[in-house]
Amino acid sequence: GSVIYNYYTHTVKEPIQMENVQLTVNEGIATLVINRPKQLNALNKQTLAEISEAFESMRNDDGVKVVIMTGSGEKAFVAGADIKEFANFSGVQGSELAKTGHMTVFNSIEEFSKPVIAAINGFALGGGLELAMAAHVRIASDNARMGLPETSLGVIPGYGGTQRLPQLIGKGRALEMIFSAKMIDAATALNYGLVNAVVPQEALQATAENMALGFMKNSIVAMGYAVEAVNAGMLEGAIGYDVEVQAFGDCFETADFKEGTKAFLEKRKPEFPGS
Ligand code: DAK
Repeated sequence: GSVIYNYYTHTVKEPIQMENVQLTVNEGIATLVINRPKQLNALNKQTLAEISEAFESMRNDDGVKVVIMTGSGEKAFVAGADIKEFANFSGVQGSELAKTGHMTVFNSIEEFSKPVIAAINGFALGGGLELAMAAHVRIASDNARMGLPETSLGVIPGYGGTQRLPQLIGKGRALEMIFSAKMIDAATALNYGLVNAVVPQEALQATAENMALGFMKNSIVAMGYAVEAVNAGMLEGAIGYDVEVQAFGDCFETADFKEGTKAFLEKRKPEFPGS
């Protein structure tokens, strides 16, 4: 993939060529597409770096008013972190990557001063759901399925999922999703308040754009301050992110984690040793 800029309303000094994300800016609406369809848009390090770079390029670009994040194809938003890649991380690497990821991608999206809408067009699992939860608002297509399957791999959510899921849907529902590792469908996600709306897949992009246009009638500056204020209200629990990072790293040293990721890659059910 490559970056396509539409020069309708502005120019971007240096378009960045990227492998796994595609950024189109049209009439103030930036659409960022995670584009690794063969791996169901799974997040490897390269993709995360590119997402971070894309947001940095939009930060001070007055031509960008609202950002829509979505996945390429009709099957997945993002099916999680790239299991092939993270199966081999050590505990220290796990914590370090979690910390870097928090700062450069997930927190920076949550703190982005312009509205960020996630258009969830299919599976949003693990790191994929965490990415959608870092956005300010979520809309889903009716075929979307969401979950945090990490415990089925012997690990915990490591990109803010232990914090943002309970913030959005409450502690009991969040822990049920984390313990069961099961996916919920779009209707349940709507019922939980995890997404703001559910629409047929063919209407997803238009619905997100309409929402963006609605936001753009209002003050972008004021919305930036609103984001800051809403996020500040969550800070009391901010230490939870540090605990997540540490615990996430610890998981990588367990036999359960080694078995969990190995089983996925070998396409079989894990037999957790429980240590
Ligand atoms: N990573 C790598 N490859 C993936 C993938 C993933 N997460 N998800 C799918 N793929 C690949 C499949 O391996 C398959 O590749 P080939 O076998 O064709 O080479 C291809 O995408 C198509 O997938 P399937 O054949 O499995 O498609 P199905 O329709 O049968 O199933 C599915 C769709 C979404 C139910 C299934 O693909 C699935 O269960 N995917 C894995 C979901 C999952 O467990 N995701 C990971 C959750 S854990 C970290 C911080 C956070 C995290 C990690 C690290 N650090 C700070 C280091 C977060 C962890 C997670 O996200």
